[in-house]
Amino acid sequence: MRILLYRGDGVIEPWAHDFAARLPHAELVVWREGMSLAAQPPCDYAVLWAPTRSLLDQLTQVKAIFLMGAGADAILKFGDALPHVPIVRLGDAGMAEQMAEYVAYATLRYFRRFDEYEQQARQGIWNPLPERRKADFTVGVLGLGKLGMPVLHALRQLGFPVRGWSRSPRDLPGVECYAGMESLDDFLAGSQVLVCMLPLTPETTNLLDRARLSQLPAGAYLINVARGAQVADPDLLALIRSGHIAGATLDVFRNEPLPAPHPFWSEPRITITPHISALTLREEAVQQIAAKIERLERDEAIDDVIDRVRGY
Ligand code: OXD
Repeated sequence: MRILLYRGDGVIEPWAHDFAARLPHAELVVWREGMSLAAQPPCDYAVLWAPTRSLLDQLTQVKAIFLMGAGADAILKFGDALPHVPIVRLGDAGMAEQMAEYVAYATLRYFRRFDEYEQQARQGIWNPLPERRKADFTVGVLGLGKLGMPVLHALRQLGFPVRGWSRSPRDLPGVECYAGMESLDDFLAGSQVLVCMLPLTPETTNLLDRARLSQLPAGAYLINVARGAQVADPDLLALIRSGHIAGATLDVFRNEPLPAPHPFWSEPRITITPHISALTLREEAVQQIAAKIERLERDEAIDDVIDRVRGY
């Protein structure tokens, strides 16, 4: 069996090492930009992150493509140019726990006003602020997939009232559920903290623009751990500067790394992290992908195959 490996960031050697250990009988082909596969025997599988068109055009005989991450937008953007084989994303692989930690931390930071105390401390100000009630601090999670659900669970464990929004109706105990675009404004209107965990699709691109973000209650907070292109940057900035949105914690951006002149860097009410809310844990990811390859080789079904029409 031949498995092609490629990462757009070039950090492929540790992956090759771990796959060689986990699948010792597989022949691994590390692809680099400019390489032609024409004279080589075909690969059976490809394991990729942020592939290029020139690579995808050469994957004529793979049986499946595995992604080394959770989001499929970086590959689905190639649309009809993609080989007609299953594309499989990572399902959790240690990401859900990290995501839950990140969102719980950011929510608690706002709820307990640590962001304000950080500012005060920098100015040498000793000033206890009025306490808040959890009942007034509903957290709304946009997107109830494999990562969204553990985040909701963690927030509930902390005692926050939670609501969730998804494309199709869900019925979850203890969660106020909203479904479909027609209910989005109602969902937003009651979310003191909005957590974006949606996949990036044509429907979710620029979803959080001025009109939508203005539906949030005054003094709301935004936490984005999904994709930068879901938020209209100038609109968010304007609403933060006007005070309608009290703060944002952003892990994802339209262009990453976030360019140095971007105004988000100099806005003190925006907390920036470099796309680390859920790091791909290589060991878990290699185990998961290898196990799925073995299942496919035995003609068994696998989870986490992307629905190309839905876009995730
Ligand atoms: C992602 C990932 O999809 O890092 O953002 O897995």
